[in-house]
Amino acid sequence: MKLIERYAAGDLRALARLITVVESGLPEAGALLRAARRLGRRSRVVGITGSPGSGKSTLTDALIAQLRAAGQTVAVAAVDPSSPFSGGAILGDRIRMLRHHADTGVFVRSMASRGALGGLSNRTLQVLALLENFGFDYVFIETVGVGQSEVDIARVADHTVLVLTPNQGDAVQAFKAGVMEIADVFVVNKSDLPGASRLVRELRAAQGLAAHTAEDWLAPVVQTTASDGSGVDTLLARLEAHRAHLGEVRLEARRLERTRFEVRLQVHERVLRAAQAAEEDALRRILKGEASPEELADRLLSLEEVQTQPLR
Ligand SMILES: Nc1nc2c(ncn2[C@@H]2O[C@H](COP(=O)(O)OP(=O)(O)O)[C@@H](O)[C@H]2O)c(=O)[nH]1
Ligand SMILES: [Mg+2]
Repeated sequence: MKLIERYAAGDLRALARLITVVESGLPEAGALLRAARRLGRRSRVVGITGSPGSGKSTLTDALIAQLRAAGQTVAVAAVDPSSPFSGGAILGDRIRMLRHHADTGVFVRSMASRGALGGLSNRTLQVLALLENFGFDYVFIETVGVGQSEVDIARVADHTVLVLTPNQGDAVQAFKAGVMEIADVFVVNKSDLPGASRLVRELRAAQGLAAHTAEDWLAPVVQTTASDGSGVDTLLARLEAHRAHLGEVRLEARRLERTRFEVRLQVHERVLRAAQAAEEDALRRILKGEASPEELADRLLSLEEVQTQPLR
């Protein structure tokens, strides 16, 4: 059987192979991605973001356990754009999630790719497409909450979970950075530690200050202790409630925004590649006044065969 057929039939090894092909940017990646996307399968896409050490991986692990018990299949893409060489952290994630290793209803993949704009990368979104079209019920994307990746995750996920912990000054920082708006659900994790209920009160107070109408979704605050799984059932119930709030119309609007974002990333990456392809010879001619930057830009952004023509 061909690779794409094995993938479509639910072969996890074929999925892993396809992801490697896409991540390595092999020539056959484009055609394989198109074939995968044509399957038109969709998952519930949940973004989990928050500071390093807030317990995102532990929480994801607990969510997997609950969802598996309910018969749902789950994929996890653990992205760490802040540290492209953080082999240690990634290994830690792998080991932690290893208890699901023998389970064919769970697939975990760590990625260490930073996007051209500092947030999610093109490749990550392509891997997400592969996970969705494979047919998982749920796909979790874990990203470290730093700057752009947090904003990006909210564009990509159906539901965005912001994980905070007591006594880290997280909440105050989140208010400052304007990150609060991206959360569909707030999780106060490590609720076994002192200061958790105070953080819950602070979050609710801050929400009370923001203008909202009855139509708006007021992000619920859920207390969890990910390390023993408590509160995780409530988190799943809140995600369910958010799904109900979205309905088909708002969900479709979110998906459309995600598609717009995907296209934008593609365009951006290609433009950057084209700009980098500017040859020194052409630059020297511009410097001498024999050609113009505008002319070169036109040339670089036009079709491949045109680009092989010399710059006038
Ligand atoms: N006390 C306590 N520790 C936790 C809890 N959840 C996670 N941890 C610990 O916090 C550390 C960081 O967790 P991890 O899931 O790797 O965080 P991540 O960097 O956000 O993915 C680990 O040592 C976890 O065991 C919790 O609810 N309570
Ligand atoms: Mg982690």
